[in-house]
Amino acid sequence: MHCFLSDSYRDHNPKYEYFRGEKVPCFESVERLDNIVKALQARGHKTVSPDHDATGVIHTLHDPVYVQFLETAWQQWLALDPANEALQPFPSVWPTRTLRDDVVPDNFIAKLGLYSMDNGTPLAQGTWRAAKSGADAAVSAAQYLLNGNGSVFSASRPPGHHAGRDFMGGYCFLNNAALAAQTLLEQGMKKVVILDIDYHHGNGTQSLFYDRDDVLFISLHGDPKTEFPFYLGHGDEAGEGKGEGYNINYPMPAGTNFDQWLQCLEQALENIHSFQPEALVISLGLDTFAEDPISKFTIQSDDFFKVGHKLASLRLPTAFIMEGGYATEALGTNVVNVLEGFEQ
Ligand code: SP5
Ligand code: ZN
Repeated sequence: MHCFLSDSYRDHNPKYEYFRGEKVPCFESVERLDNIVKALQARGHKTVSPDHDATGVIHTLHDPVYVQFLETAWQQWLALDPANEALQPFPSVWPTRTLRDDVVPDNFIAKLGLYSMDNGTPLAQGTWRAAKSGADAAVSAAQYLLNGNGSVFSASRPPGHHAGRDFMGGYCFLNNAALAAQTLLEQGMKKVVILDIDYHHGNGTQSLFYDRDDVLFISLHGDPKTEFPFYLGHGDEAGEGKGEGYNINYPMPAGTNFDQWLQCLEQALENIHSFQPEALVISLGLDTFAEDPISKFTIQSDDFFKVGHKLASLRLPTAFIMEGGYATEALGTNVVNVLEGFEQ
């Protein structure tokens, strides 16, 4: 499969995150994408650099004030104290119910809380560069489909589907899959689907398109009653206004196996067929894998061929956009299994 590889993914290299109050190495690591690239190359899939600039569509889908914050966040962090170079900023306060979110504070950590949904998204020196280059890869993938090609993979990190119009979270900063879908629409398509098969609900993507009928968003994920992102992704979230009926969630309990997961995928394929879209954007998370360290489904490496094959049965131009997956060693194999299953 044709693959766009983000040039700067190694620039996002935070050293630690917090897990149960303890500092732990980042689950979302540089090595994840290193292993995907190795597996792509070993199995004969060529990677090329992004050839489109995502700036325009980033400013359409994301709040320009948030984007400006992301671009300058590391400098603002260093301006507090040069010794911060060796540390990472985390939010510690949020504007929840009854507090105001319409006045941007001057305090950097308070701003970070305003623009974050969690304290689990480490920000480092090169985060903006990596996120922008990942968005360029996703937009390049969309353009590749617009040029008449049938399938494409955007290999990028950090991931995107938890990021909303004006917030980061869940290791995500810019919503790459949403940017790809918006690009397809801006260049003339009338209807596209985003199918999110990451273990975690794509709350950012859902929220970006919740009131729209030109993007059908469907997500298969761990039940948010017990799994991140907790506050969105329930089965009764169907869209609002014009968008009513164009949002479909399939939450599944911890322990869900491949057969049970496939039943939800079959339903999603029927939903997609009824919508009659012109293209398919897949938010491709591989954290549904049995050995994933932060997730609780039991899908095996060989099952991922079948996932790709099922998706191909829709016979739609398809852009795969990389999301999560934290079993670092197996991640390359699992990604390429999906892509090759699609091509079979
Ligand atoms: C893109 C993506 O997959 N983001 C996921 C963000 C998940 N962040 C929360 C991590 C919480 C880890 N809980 C682990 C429980 C393991 N026993
Ligand atoms: Zn995930």
